[in-house]
Amino acid sequence: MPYRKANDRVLLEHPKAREGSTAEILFFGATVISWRARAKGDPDDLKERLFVSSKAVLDGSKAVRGGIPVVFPCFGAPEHPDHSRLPQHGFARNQVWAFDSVVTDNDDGVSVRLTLQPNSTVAKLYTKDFQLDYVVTLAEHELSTDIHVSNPSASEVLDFHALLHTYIRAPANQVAISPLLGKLYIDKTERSLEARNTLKEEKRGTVDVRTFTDSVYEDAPRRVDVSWPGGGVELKLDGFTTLTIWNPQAEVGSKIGDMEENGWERFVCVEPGYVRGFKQLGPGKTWVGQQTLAVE
Ligand code: TA6
Repeated sequence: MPYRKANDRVLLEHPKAREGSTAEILFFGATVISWRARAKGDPDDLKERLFVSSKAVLDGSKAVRGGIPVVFPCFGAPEHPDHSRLPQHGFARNQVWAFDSVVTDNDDGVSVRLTLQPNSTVAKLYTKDFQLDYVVTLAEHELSTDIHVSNPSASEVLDFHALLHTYIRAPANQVAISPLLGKLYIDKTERSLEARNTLKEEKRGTVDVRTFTDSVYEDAPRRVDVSWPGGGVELKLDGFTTLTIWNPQAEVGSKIGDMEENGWERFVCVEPGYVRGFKQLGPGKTWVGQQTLAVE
């Protein structure tokens, strides 16, 4: 059976004869906390491809520091009137999602659906009707995470941000991210509010995170290459309009309570989203953001 449900998580295993790729999804936040896979043609052992801080809290008391947290309905500090009582990055990563179903289970891999709907805890913070469906698909060399946002209302428009806060395990000071040349972005490391809200044009052929980096690119590419000497991960995206690149380096990382010592040296966050302006989803409509990670 290529999937096993435990009380707080579901484990996926690719049905290859020898040790196949695996993924682990906490019901808390629908947070993917592990993806182990090998590159095509790589006879070596499976490697963990995501970063989760050794100080991450996994008991549901706070968002997981690592893996792939789901950000909805706001990215960063709330700005929209509907979001005024929400924490940074919204509530989706802090709620227990329900295991809904097995979507596919065949020789190509296994796919499961988790769902989140309004509940009594969320209702204290957020009054709009919504339905989130998260479909996670494990193939031999790829992991897909597709977020479906539906608006059940018959009359109201649903305004939201959505983002997958993907922590890619990588030697941070050696990564090169492309293609972002020519893309417009805001630099959230700027000291003044005015500078933080001023669009810049990316002049670099490849983007690095050797210094504290917190950039939100517009016009997200449909394919992003995150590479380093001897390895890399490709992201294939659909539906997302922005791409955020974050690494706190020691300057900020050393102040993050659940960040392991020097953890910033071992990941780069590459985050497909819809976070510049709010998606305005009409009554009865659904929006889908798709991310497929492939080991290079
Ligand atoms: O990844 C972009 C970002 O918004 C950064 O500004 C930083 O705050 C990061 O998310 C982590 O946020 P968190 O609430 O998980 O500590």
